[in-house]
Amino acid sequence: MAAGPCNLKGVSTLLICVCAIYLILGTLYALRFEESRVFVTSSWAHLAKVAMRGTKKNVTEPAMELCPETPPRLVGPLHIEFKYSVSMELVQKVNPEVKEGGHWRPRDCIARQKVAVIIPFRHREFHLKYWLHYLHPILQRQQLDYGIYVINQYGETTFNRAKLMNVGYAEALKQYDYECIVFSDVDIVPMDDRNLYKCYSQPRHLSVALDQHGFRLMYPRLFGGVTALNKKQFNTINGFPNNYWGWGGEDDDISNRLSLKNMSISRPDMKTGRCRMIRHGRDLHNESNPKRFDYIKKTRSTMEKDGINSLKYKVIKVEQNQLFTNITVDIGTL
Ligand code: UD2
Ligand code: MN
Repeated sequence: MAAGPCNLKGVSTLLICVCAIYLILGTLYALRFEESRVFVTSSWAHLAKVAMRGTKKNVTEPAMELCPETPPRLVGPLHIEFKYSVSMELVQKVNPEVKEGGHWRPRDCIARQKVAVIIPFRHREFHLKYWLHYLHPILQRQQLDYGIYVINQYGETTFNRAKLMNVGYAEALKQYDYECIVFSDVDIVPMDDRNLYKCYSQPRHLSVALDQHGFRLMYPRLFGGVTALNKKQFNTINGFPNNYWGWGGEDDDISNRLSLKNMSISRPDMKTGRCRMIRHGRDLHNESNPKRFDYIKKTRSTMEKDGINSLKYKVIKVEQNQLFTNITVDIGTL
């Protein structure tokens, strides 16, 4: 009987060993299963995601490409004349794709730039018709995502072109995420659609060769007529001066601002940059500003405090016409 307890001890050791092995194997199996379950779940999740991606793609519009660097439908030199009268109705008829407020963007590609065109304005409806008649088709051939803003000075106080352009900048940016702002006189039309109404790495002067100036650049720092600045360029010079009331000087002040901030002026060549200006006399309440000679000597000391950072105005009315947004604004008086 001496072997009894000994045998018992052996059996229980064996049992413990079997249990231990069973536990170890069980744990290992469970771990393997868990791993594979995670793998299975994640691979299904992955597959499901891929499948979802496919469905989403079908639901949204097909991905569009960026428009080509050189717009393909440009025609080059244009015949521009102001002999025949045009009506707003006709301009609307031939531009059916222009949306309320004068917005348009290409349908078949993504425009390279979002451009707001700002026109300082008062009592020049006759010129505006020609401008819209010629410019809408040109801007469309240039494949820009654009909007036209006519900034109409309220009342009959002295005209202030540069302040109206500041207002145009502020108001256009409230409406859309524009990256480039073109400022254009209402009476200037380009004679070549390769003169692109967009922004460049330096501020752009577009109306370089006017018919009325014998197709010559009047002086090297000229920055009047039609210009284009992106948001950064505009803000670097604190926008435009607000205190040039009446004709003249404001364009030279803007040009001074660019020089003072070490910017150069970018221009098309003299052939591509040809433009026509509608002949006109001096408007009532836009008499030449006698203070302009004195003011343009002081740009260095005035530009930091007078500009977009000190702009004050009151919007009287915003109209979304079919060919342009018309913003009537009270900019105060001298
Ligand atoms: C020159 C400049 C212009 C501006 C101006 C002096 C060029 C080609 N043009 O143009 O950019 O510097 O001198 O201020 O260098 N406007 C109205 N209603 C008015 C008065 C003016 O709408 O009663 C607007 C309109 O957009 C016009 C612009 O202001 O085109 C400039 O006035 P302008 O045409 O009388 O001046 P102009 O041709 O001498
Ligand atoms: Mn003019």
